[in-house]
Formats: sequence, structure tokens, C-alpha cells
Amino acid sequence: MIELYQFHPSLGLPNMSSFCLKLETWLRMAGLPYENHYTNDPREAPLGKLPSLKVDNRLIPDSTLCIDYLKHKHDIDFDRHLTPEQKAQSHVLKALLEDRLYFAALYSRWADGRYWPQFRDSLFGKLPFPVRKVLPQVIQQKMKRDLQGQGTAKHSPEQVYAFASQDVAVLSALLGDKAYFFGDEPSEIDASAFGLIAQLTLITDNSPWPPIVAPYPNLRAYAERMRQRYFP
Ligand SMILES: N[C@@H](CCC(=O)N[C@@H](CS)C(=O)NCC(=O)O)C(=O)O
Repeated sequence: MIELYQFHPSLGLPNMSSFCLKLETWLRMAGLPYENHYTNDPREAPLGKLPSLKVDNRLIPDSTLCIDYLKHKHDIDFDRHLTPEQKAQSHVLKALLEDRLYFAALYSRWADGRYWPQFRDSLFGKLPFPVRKVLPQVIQQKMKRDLQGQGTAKHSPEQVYAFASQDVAVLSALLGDKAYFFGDEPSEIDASAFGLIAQLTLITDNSPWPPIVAPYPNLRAYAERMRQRYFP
């Protein structure tokens, strides 16, 4: 049995982590049976981040490495029908989602004081006192340090969301009026794309994202389509 270690479901989504949602979506696309193990402590994971998988007595970190392992083991390839050019586009699209736009989403939750209180309360509000008071601050400090080191938090909020708006426009243009990023059926990038686009379009909490994504209704429709298909 494949064991998936990820955060508890929250914010009205199967997961508030785009990487956890990506991996669980891929498992569902593949139709592989798995068991969820929810934790809120990524420090237990091999690289200190979630998701991770336990399979064949191995603990595998990183959503991409987990998918690669299962792809080879079960001979599953959702990109078989893509041309070499589309495979290259898929690779670039993944970098845009996971190595760039993701950090703006992280920033909006942990480092932008306008949205932090509601995010904090949604995530930690039900914990007992005094954990409810102390834990969010400790994690927030770490996230802010990470975002400084990575560079996003060195910019003004306006600049962070201006960069993000460009990324969102690119995603919308690449998707166009297709059902999935590379046509009528999902390919591997759709797990990653849904993981992040769901965070930006499907959560109703106060955030900077509604005006950023509103000009691109195909993105929300896409997230709804993926949710309906894999998490009905
Ligand atoms: N490249 C990793 C990224 C995983 C990642 O950044 N996970 C975040 C949640 S979205 C995490 O566990 N953060 C906890 C921390 O940094 O302490 C993957 O694809 O799995």
C-alpha cells in the first residue's frame, strides 16, 4: 500500500499545500490505491517538507520524485502522447508553477499582513491555547525567513503581485479554451497546475487572488473541472 504523508485538508480544499494536492491528484489520475496519513509537522518528513510517500519500505520526499518513482514502478506515463516540444513546454510550465508563482502564493499567506490574520485563524484557530498563539508565530517567522532568502519577500507586495499577475496571464493563455493544458485529456502537468491554480481560484478566504485571477475565467473553470473529476 502506498502511504501518502501530507497536511490535513483545510481552506475548503483537499490540501492547502499545492505540492500535497499535486501528488494526491496524480495518485488519483493513476488510479493507484493509497492511504492518507495526515500530519501538520513537516519536520518529520525526510527533507522537512510535505508531501512524502512511504512505499516499498522506502520514504520518498518531494512530489516530483514520488511521481517519478511510481511512474517507473507501474509504467505509467500521462505524457506519452505529447510531442517533444510539448514535453519541453510542460517542463517550463512546471518551473513557472512550482519555482515561481508558488512563492507569491506562499507570500500572500504568510508574509502579507493584510491576509495573514485570516489565514492564521483558518489554519490554527481550532488549536488549544496557548499553542494557538505561539505556533503560528514560530512558523510565520520561518516562512518569512525562507521568503527573504528565496528573494520574493525582498520586493514590495505590489511588485510580488505584479509578477504573479504576469504568471497568471501566461497560464491562462497557455490553457486557452482547452479542457486540460495539453488537450482533451489530462497530462502530468495537470496535477501540478491543479495543485496551485486551485489555491488561487477556489479558496473563498480573503486574499489578493480574486482580482488577479478574475480576468482569466478559464483558470477557475479548469480548477473546477479538475476538482470535479478527481475529488468529486
Ligand atoms: N519540491 C517540494 C516542495 C514541497 C514544499 O515546499 N512543501 C511545503 C508545503 S507547500 C512544506 O512542507 N513546507 C514546510 C516548511 O518549509 O517548513 C515538492 O515538490 O514536494
